[in-house]
Amino acid sequence: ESQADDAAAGAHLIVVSNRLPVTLEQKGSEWSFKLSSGGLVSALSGLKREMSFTWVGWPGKDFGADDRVKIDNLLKENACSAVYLDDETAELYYNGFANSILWPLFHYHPGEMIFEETAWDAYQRANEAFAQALAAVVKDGDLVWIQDYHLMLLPRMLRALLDSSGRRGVKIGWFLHTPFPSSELYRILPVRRQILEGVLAADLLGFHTYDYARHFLSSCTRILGLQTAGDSVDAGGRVVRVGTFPIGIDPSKFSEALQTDEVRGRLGELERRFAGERVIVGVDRLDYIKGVPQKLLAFEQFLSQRSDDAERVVLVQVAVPSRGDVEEYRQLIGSVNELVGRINGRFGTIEYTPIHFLHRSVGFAELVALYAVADVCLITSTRDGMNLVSYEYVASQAQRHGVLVLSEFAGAAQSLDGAVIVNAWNIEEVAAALALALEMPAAQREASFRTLHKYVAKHTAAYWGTSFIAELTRVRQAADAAALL
Ligand code: GDG
Repeated sequence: ESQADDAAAGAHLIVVSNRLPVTLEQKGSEWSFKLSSGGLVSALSGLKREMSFTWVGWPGKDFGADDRVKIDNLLKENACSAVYLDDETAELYYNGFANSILWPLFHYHPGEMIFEETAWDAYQRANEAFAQALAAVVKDGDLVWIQDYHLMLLPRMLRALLDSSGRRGVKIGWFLHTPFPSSELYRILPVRRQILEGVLAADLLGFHTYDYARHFLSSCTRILGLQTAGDSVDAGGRVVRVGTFPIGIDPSKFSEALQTDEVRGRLGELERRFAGERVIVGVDRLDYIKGVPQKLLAFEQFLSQRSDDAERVVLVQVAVPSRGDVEEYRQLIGSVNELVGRINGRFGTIEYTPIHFLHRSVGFAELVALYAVADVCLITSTRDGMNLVSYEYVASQAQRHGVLVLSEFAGAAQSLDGAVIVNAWNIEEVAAALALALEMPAAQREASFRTLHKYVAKHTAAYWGTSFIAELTRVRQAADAAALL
């Protein structure tokens, strides 16, 4: 690995994601720039030390010609570059195609998928706009790393532009943050061939788990009739490498936050508030893949099996509003609100509210204090590429050694040895797991925590980023060596 790291030194990296991780604000006629603190941002901070890099993406809305000039300069100073999309294209590409077609299909919700030709047109237009913007900044020998399901046509479109302008030695990587579904499901997609051919123009394709990579490879065989050998696909004479790169977090962000006065103060308050009660925490974007209704039903089942004199248990569920402009998400809010009301009505008393439901996001300090105060973290995703909440809970539990109850349908279940793994659809099983978790002896909790913590501390976001880029660099070296023969 250190050899590949050395080889990466000096190379220039271009990271491409749907959204630029920046907030642009206007004060008078001046614009200000702020880098947001997303998972991808911390994953790449490690790489910044090793190689120079530029970030290319959509700035979040359209801007007039005058503003664009100012914004472009501001972005350039901060190693970013904008892809402008008109508002209608952006809406149809992002909400219409990426979030209403690929997202449900990749999470085994074909019933939610509505294929519309206008959305597909916009997806192609948006990917083409990214290709054009990239072609203007990519130089010979650069590494380009494209992120996620929003940009699956981009590798092919970019490759065509680079080839026609004679650019050499550019290597393209692509990483999928969601699951890749079984080929039996994937083949439903009307544009299944175009999407596969789109990503196959890259040199390295990355997935969170081995299963997702395997599903992808069998789609290539069954739908395109391509030959695969181990971890690569023969895409008409070009070899495309397929690998697994499980993402992680920056655990020190959590352990350091737990040393601050703000988080310690808040943790103390929460401990007093929940004195005499046990706490289960849930943190999810309110998305149908997160299985929030399943979680509520399992908690209801768990409560119904408790004796009247048993210790009180509360579920604190943070449900961050998400994609409110897509119909399925609005329906989900309605059914979740109804379940919360029903369960609180059934089991609540004047002194006791079983479910604390927060339909909003909470600040980072509050989030860490919540993780730290909870005896159990409950994750019931029905499908989830990885699920980083599970990692963050572990990173915040050095004191309490709480128990992680984790759905087998989250990618994280493949790596997090030491969690209690459940079938999120089996309400009885999840309810039983909650009872088990709350009663688990301290020695067993500590042993599980050690195993979990060791993994989370090693497989960080930075580790993910450097592993992917090291592999892309190896792919380039192999190609260079072959060219010399
Ligand atoms: C996609 C894939 C994959 C949540 N609520 C609050 C808050 N959060 C933060 C969490 C965590 C992040 O949001 C959620 O990450 P997840 O990984 O759990 O889920 P997705 O957003 O669906 O992400 C997923 C991921 O991409 C990476 O590849 O793991 O499977 O679906 O970091 O902490 N943060 C704050 N307040 C909140 O209320 N501050």
